[in-house]
Amino acid sequence: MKRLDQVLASEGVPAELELVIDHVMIACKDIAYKLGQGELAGILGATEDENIQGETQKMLDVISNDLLKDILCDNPYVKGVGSEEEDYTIAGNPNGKYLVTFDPLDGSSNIDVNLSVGTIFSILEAPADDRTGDDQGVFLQTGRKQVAAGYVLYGPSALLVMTTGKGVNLFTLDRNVGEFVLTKSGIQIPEDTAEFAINMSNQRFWEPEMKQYIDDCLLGEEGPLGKRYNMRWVASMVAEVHRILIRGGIFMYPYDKRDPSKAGKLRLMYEGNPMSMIVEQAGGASSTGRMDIMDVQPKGIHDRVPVVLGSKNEVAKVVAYHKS
Ligand code: P6P
Repeated sequence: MKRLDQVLASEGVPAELELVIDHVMIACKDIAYKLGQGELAGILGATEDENIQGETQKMLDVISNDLLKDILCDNPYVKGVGSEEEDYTIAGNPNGKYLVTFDPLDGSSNIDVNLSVGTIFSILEAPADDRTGDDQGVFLQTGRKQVAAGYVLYGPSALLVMTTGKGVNLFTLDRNVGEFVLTKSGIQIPEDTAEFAINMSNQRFWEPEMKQYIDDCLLGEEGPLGKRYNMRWVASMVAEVHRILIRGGIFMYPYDKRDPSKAGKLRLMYEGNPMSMIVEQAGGASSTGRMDIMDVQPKGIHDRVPVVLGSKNEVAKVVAYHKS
């Protein structure tokens, strides 16, 4: 079985970018180990702190964030990093070629109940100008500019799914040798689905168009969509996206009128964009409901974005509801 470095080399990934990805993997393998220890490591549970999102930080949120931040800011090719758990972007090497954004432990509310969580990462090229990596302005590029994106899903096995723009590959962590090895290449998302993922408890906060689409899904065969839908909600985006990559589906965290400025819960730079690159590279689609997520121009490192992604023909239906 091919190792990750062999696959990256075969995709023509520059050695400097491969080292950045390798350092993300070193941190993720340590995160996987610590998660696997569970209660034995004495690092479950919450801290007394809140992140800039207003979310209480789990101990493992902080530990995972520090592992990624420390190794990447020490990498000669990383100009700076942006993290869900950091208020501001952090400078690495002023001459670094790459910028890395990440959600160090997505879905961490699931840790205490032993459900799957994940690390999401996105890699951009640093602009040639003299801004430093702690100037968030260098990060404010659309998702189309990403040179690599991926996630590590910490489930029954630790899986890496990533793309460098040449399709989507799945790697499994061989714990005997501590390497991610290729176990599926060229993943393609089924174009159609009858399975949607959304947090139904937020229904009263959605726009009318989203309410109408979900209402029509629930009407089943007798409704305008003409088929019976199933529903899933894991409250871990990495797990939802992985299910969709493997068997199709549509995941939505839509515009939410509770705080219009936030436009929903999920963050563009380290959730929406990397997942959109993966989904589009796997033949799926990813939209705000009105435009492709990867065309959204970020204004800040913690911008939020409505998310509708997955099987392309189902995403097209949701977009059509928003045009009607
Ligand atoms: P809710 C996890 O906190 C996360 O950012 C995503 O991984 C997940 O899809 C979503 O939020 C869950 O949100 O409102 O259902 O807790």
